[in-house]
Amino acid sequence: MRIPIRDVTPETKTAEILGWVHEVRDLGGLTFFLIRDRTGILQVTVPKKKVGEQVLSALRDASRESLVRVRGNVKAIEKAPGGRELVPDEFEVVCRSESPLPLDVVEKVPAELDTRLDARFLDARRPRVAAVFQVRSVALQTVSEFLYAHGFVNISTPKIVAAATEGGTELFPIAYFEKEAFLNQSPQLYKQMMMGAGFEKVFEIGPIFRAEEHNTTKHLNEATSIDIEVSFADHHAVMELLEELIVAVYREVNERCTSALEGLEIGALPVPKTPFPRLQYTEAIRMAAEATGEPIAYGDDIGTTAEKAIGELMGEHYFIVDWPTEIKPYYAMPYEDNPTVCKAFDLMHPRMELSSGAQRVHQHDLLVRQIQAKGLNPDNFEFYLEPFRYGMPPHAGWGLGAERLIMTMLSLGNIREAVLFPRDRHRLTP
Ligand code: AMO
Repeated sequence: MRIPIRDVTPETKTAEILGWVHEVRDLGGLTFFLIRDRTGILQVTVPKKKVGEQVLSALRDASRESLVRVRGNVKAIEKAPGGRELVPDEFEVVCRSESPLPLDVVEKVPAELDTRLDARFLDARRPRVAAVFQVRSVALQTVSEFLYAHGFVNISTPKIVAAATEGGTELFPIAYFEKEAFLNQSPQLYKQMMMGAGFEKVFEIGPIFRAEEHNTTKHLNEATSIDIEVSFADHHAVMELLEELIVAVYREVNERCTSALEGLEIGALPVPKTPFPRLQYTEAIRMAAEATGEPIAYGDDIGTTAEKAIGELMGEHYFIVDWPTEIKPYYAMPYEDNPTVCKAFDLMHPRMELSSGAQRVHQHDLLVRQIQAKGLNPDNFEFYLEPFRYGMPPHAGWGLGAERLIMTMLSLGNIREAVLFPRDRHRLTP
């Protein structure tokens, strides 16, 4: 019976393993193999004179990255990884690997990201790469568990939709029988509608689609969004929940991903301290202008250069709050006493934006006026506006980019490293 390589110890007398040929060294009378599975690496030592013809012929076939089955005796040996080696009675090539390999799994030749993504299945055999997805899995599990523990209901909303949520650009049109449809940019409208249904606290972890034209290191055309919406809550309440969630994810990854973090040469993640500073939009643009020498007009968005400059000054997670109503979407609630400013916020990591959110407009007529003010046609939003006529509770929420969370947490240089099969301007396969 096959056991994971991690469980092969000097105390194990015999063992059978299935793994990939990581390295081969042929020293004439002796051949050394390093065999790898997802739990570790094991040295297999073959004294050629002492093994049968069946093993010898398998050796000749066992090219790098072939999948092999080895059964034999375990011996303690100091110089081998994990202080043990396996001497085979049986050695079988289960599935041979062609050569040359499209990518060097052993990493002696560092590959370009594009080459790695083209051969992602091989790239992900590398422990460093697998470690990222181990962390991602634990991070997303923690998000779900945290939200369940806080009484949230997990919902799934449609990804084929009739209307834009975040404004008309950046949409992917699709052919939907005789109608025009789009891939959804955000579950925004649907999560709000479920507040109208009385669900009170909902979350969704799902794909969002943005037809961003530009190739950058922090944008994808298909990303994963962690979305929440909460009734009877204002923007302060959901900001507090967001910072608590970030801390929970960092803690849990530290707790449960020690070997993955070691593999990534990170050690332990520095857990952010709460509360995160709240920086007014006006203060943020002032800081950016001072640092870069380029003034930002009130009502302009905070671009990448400004974002970086502010991030360097802040040096930790922070919120930008109290945005001008004119640059935030129609669903953000303006302050009652100063409607030019709204109850929207962005959560920032020193490197980039991680999340946007707001208290929402829950009054039907105000919402219609805000949609019109953005130059959009309320008729296209009829299905969304309907629940606002029948007892919509006040509510607030946010959307958090999963890839950006992983990327900043693990200091990855490119967002594509946080997705198995990224979709960008040029990449539609694999
Ligand atoms: P926003 O458009 O700011 O807000 O998106 C929320 C978060 O999603 C992530 N994100 C992306 N990540 C990678 N590539 C992209 N192209 C991309 N676009 C967005 C970012 C961003 O902060 N409906 C609102 C959320 C809300 O108010 O609840 C929204 O979608 O991390």
